[in-house]
Parts: sequence; structure tokens; C-alpha cells
Amino acid sequence: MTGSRIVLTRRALLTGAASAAGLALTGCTERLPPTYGNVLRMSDNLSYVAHRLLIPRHALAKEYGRGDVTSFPAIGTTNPADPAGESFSKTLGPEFSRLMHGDFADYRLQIDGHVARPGSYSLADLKRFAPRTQITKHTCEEGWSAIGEWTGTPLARVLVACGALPGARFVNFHTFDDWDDSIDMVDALHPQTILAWGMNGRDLPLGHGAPLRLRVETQLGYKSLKFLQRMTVTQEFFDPAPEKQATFSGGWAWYAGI
Ligand SMILES: Nc1nc2c(c(=O)[nH]1)N[C@H]1C(S)=C(S)[C@@H](COP(=O)(O)O)O[C@H]1N2
Ligand SMILES: [Mo]
Repeated sequence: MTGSRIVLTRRALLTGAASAAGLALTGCTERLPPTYGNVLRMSDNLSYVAHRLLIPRHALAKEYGRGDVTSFPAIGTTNPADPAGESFSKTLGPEFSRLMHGDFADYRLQIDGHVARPGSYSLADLKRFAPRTQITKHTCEEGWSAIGEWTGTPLARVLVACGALPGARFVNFHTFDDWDDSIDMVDALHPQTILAWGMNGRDLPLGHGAPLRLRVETQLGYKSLKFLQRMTVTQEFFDPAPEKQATFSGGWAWYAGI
């Protein structure tokens, strides 16, 4: 997507807002997680149903002040270009290396799937949307938490700009270290769900997912994918769990609401 094509007129914004509301409503009928019926994913059932019934839609996760920011470890993949990395991708690893050496000037987030305007967005394109900054607590499934400040583009704005079509229910993400994961439209349209390029007032550091990572403040840390490469809007649920489960010790739930 070129810069000029994503300049939104007032009219487009209004239709956009209406279509975002339409997208959000689609999710209203959901009572069971899409992983329902998968034995490996049984832990999703109760938490998803309880959250969706009990927590007001788009209730904000707690935000903190600058003085609350803590040190923040970088864990999991910290450089997708490193061939020794556990989830090094033979195709995307070298590609990431090339982009990194060019200071990510050639980076593009690919957007496709159930959208009217598939395309790709540079960091400059994404920065043209009104950004959001939030200081939140990251909770890792391994038992640690840390508070950091994140700046990025609300995912809802990008979904409107690329024309997510009615009936869109999930947003799938693929990363440069070959992770796949998805969130539903309730979380995708949540005001604190952002595509973050900044952390603690600076560009997002490499170890924390440069140049672009997801922040999903309503779920555990592993849903906040780092090193975003592609985003696909879908009508149907795609669960990479059967193949990937083996590599995740203990098996991580698809839905990890907090
Ligand atoms: N692409 C990618 N995203 C990822 C991971 C990863 O290894 N690769 N680790 C996840 C986990 S388990 C956590 S806790 C956070 C860690 O983010 P941080 O390195 O900024 O602390 O990123 C999540 N997103
Ligand atoms: Mo984690």
C-alpha cells in the first residue's frame, strides 16, 4: 500500500468506523473458542467462554505511569537472522538479515486474506496512522512479568484501511522466526491491540521484535508476536497447533486471556 492510498478521507473514516463496528458484531455470537473439540486445546474452553461472557468487550487492561516501567528481558527469539536460533527459518531468516542490515527501510508488512485491499505497508505507512502509546504489564506464561511502554498503530485502524470484509473473524500472523498464531476480532479490534514499532520512547529494539511486533494486552505474553512478517484476515479458524504443539513444551493454549 503506498502512502497516498492510505490517506483516509472523513467519509472513508466514517464508513470505516461503521465496518469496524460490523466486524465487532460478528464476534458477538461466539460462545465457544474456535479450538473447541481439540483435546490438546481443552484449556481454551473455560477461559474463553468465561472471558467473553464476564468481561465487558474492550475493557482496557490497566495502564501504568512512566515511573512504573521496569527492566524488560528479551526472551524466545531475539534475532531471527541467527542461524543458531531455535526457530530459525531457512527462507525468512536470510530475508530478515537483509532487511535488518538496511535498517528496515525495505521492510513491508504483508496484508492479505479476507480484505478488500490486500497489500503491504512500510513502517512509514504505518506511522501515518494516529499512533497509540500505552504502558502495560507483560505477563509471560513462564511466570515473570515486566512493565514497558509501547507505541504503535492500533490494529483496528489497519483493518479498516485494508478493508477487512464483513464476515472476517480472525487475524492470523506469521513471523520471521516462523511462528503462526491468530487472534479473534474481539481482540483484534481492542483499542490496546497495536502493531508496535516503539518501546520506551525509542525504536523497537531487535530483541523485542524489531521492526514491528504485536501487542495484545488482553492475553498472555506469547500472543504478542514479535518480528511480524505477514498478516492474513480469515473467515475460518486455522490452528497450527497439531504440527507446532510438539515444539511447545506443555502445549500452549490458543486463548490465553488475562
Ligand atoms: N516471533 C516471536 N514472538 C514471540 C516470541 C518468540 O520467540 N518469537 N516469544 C513470545 C513470548 S513467550 C514472550 S513472553 C514475549 C517476549 O517478548 P520480549 O522478548 O519483548 O520480552 O514474546 C512473545 N512473542
Ligand atoms: Mo512468554
